[in-house]
Amino acid sequence: MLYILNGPNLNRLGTREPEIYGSTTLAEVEQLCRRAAGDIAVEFRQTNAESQLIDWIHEAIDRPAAGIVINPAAFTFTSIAVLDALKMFPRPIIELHISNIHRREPIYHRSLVSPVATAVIAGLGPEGYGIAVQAMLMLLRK
Ligand code: CA2
Repeated sequence: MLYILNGPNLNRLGTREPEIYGSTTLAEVEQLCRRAAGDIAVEFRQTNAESQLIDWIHEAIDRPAAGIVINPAAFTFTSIAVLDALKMFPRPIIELHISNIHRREPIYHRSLVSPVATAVIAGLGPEGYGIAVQAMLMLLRK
């Protein structure tokens, strides 16, 4: 089972800033992930609350999930709590961003999460989620 976790504001994907984030909605991203995962079960979730995101990481640890794909959105740059939770997950973690965070304003340049990520994907638009799922399946085959 794969956990695909999304942080704050991503529920509004497809409704603004299409030049940065595309016009695909989060519901469409979920379908894209399920298609990419094939027979593998997917828990696809979004929250605007830091504590909820942490609880879901704990859930992924306890079940256990085979891997986590996470777009922590703004928590990427602020949350040592999300970092600490991810540190406890002993299997592959892919940090994903729709936009290329390094092309953007300096506040988006320093991810707190990257040091515990197995891999980082950024800048491929909403299709990056499908690529992240494929990459996760590749990591899990190893
Ligand atoms: O590019 C990404 O996926 C981000 O993680 C998105 C975050 C931003 O803080 C990161 O720097 C990069 C922001 C999500 C904003 O959510 C949206 C809401 C409506 C339309 C588009 C995006």
